[in-house]
Amino acid sequence: MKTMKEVPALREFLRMCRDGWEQGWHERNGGNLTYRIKPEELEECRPFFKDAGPWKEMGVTAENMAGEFFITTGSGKFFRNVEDDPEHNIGIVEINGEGSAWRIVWGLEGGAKPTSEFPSHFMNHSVRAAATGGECRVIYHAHPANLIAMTYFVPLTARDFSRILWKSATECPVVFPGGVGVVPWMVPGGAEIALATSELMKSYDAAVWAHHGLFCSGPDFDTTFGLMHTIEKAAQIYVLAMSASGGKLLQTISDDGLRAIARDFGVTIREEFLE
Ligand code: 2HA
Ligand code: ZN
Repeated sequence: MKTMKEVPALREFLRMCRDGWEQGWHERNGGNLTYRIKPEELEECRPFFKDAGPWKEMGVTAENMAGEFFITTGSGKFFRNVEDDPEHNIGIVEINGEGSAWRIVWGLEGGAKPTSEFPSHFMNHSVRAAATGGECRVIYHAHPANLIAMTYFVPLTARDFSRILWKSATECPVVFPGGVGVVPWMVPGGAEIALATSELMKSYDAAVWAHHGLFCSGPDFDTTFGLMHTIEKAAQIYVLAMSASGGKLLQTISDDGLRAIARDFGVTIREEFLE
């Protein structure tokens, strides 16, 4: 490989940024993406590393992320620009031995920093890795409009959101049988929202941020993008159906219908949310 752009993990990262931009989920600098690099991928990246920058404390700590390397979008950077100029818009950071600080080893040229939501991404990586036996590698935050719209008229509970989204399209309970968590409105970018989100991510692989957006996690780019896409599509169908019907839905999928889908597709639906 002659350039970093040829490294498959980086190529997939760039493609996901483009896909998210094309979906309309990343106005201006909206949204952010991080990927925890596999050991064999790290060896492909290392030849392109520069002298490491200084360590920067994050304000959160996760011992199980000590020594890991992440590809991350840059703070204030636009998804729209990532593919054309990866060196200035994304980068790779190394985590220190305490799991409390990062330093830049590639990219983020010109004084750029990892995403403002790096503390949330980092804590989500920590709890999702623990919850999945190390499988989880992608954390993705986007601003999909229909899901955000739902946070203005649906009660802000995991039960309400999960039930509505499951019933908005038949395949939803198969794609996210665990439902979605909901974080009340909070100031973004800091340790407080990072801890609140990661608390939910112990048992959900997706969490709604009220009046802001959605966090999704997964083992690879396809699964994580697909989760964001499926949840937003369900939200779109719900908003369309509510708008077209003046808020009076005539019929929907029954709770026993959800149980039957889960049974036939071999997934465990979060039974506590069913009636
Ligand atoms: O990067 O999406 O949540 C801008 C954001 C912050
Ligand atoms: Zn955001």
